[in-house]
Amino acid sequence: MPGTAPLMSGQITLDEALALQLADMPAELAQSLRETLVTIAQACAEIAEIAAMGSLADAHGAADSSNSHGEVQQKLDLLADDRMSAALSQCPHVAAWASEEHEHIHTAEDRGTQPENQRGSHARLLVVYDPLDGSSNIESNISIGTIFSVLPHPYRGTTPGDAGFMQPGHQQLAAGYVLYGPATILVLTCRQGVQMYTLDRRTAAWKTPRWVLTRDQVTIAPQTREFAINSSNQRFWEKPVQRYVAECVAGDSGPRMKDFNMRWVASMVAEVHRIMTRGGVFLYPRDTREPRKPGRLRLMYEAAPMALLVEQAGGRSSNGTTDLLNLVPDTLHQRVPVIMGSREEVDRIVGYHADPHENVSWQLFKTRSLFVQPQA
Ligand code: FDP
Repeated sequence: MPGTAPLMSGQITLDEALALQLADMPAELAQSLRETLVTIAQACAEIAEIAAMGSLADAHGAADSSNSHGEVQQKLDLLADDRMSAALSQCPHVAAWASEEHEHIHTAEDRGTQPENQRGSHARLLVVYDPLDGSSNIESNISIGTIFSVLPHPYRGTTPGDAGFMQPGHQQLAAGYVLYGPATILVLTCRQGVQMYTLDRRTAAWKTPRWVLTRDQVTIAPQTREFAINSSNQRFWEKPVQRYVAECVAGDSGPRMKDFNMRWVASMVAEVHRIMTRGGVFLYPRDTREPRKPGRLRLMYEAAPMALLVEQAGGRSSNGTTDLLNLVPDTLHQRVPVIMGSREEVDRIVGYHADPHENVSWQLFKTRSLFVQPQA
């Protein structure tokens, strides 16, 4: 955490670390945020357990349903969504929540047995989440994750509608993701830097998960030689992205005068986690495949929470022209172009967007096999 003493990695749990980190917040807000984050982490430990069981938990394969975007849902998408929604419905601090898997928000008003001043609308917080990011990886047993964000309830005392969620990313009180990989890792920011916690499976019955702080003050190196993009979409990209990737691919014989490496896991959580651990830049840019959709990723469920984490770790995020944290959503499921990671690379790509008429040196595409055109 910038400006504060590092926490003692490996010795303290999530709950203990949050108590220290949130000590300067008004006490009631700190308690609400802490208990909500512990609730979310608990739900993610349950999701980790189900994901690890795979077919044994009947968690693999497609469900007989599709989400509001028309995408076929996987069984694990639904199981993860159920776990998170059930946990949030029991959390007295959450007034409403929105899931990438549902067209509409859920409100906590139906905790109707409680006194008026404890009903859902009096809760302080809103939660947004993507229960299972990287769904195409489930069947192949490759890393997947959950992404979440906690916002203040702006009209406390009234039932939140969609309008309550239309807040720019810089209003987030906390954001994080859980990576279900060989280890299950929670990466969290409460706007005081970024911390990583590992699920301790030696003690973890999932009903009482123990998240142990394993890295404090996570920082993203400002420079990198690694980029992540789905290059099968190359023909649909706009010029600034064409130029950036062409220059990386040209390597030490191109204008960057150094070789780059490329990765694509097809799970944003895994990509961002790699960037958190060794730097890099992740792009899911605007493309011309479906002109009505300005990008693939969702602003509220994916881009904004990841942007807060990346910026808290010293990196930068943008849609090419505007910092992602400054975008105010128009709708719950709005999509955006996403560019995030090592600060100097994002600065460069934003610079290219500011100069969209500059010609791409198409010659560069012939210098590396990724873009080689068949010779006549
Ligand atoms: P998914 O839809 O499989 O959940 O929308 C999110 C996302 O995965 C990202 O996690 C990932 O980076 C991207 O989509 C994968 O897109 P491609 O299919 O183009 O690889």
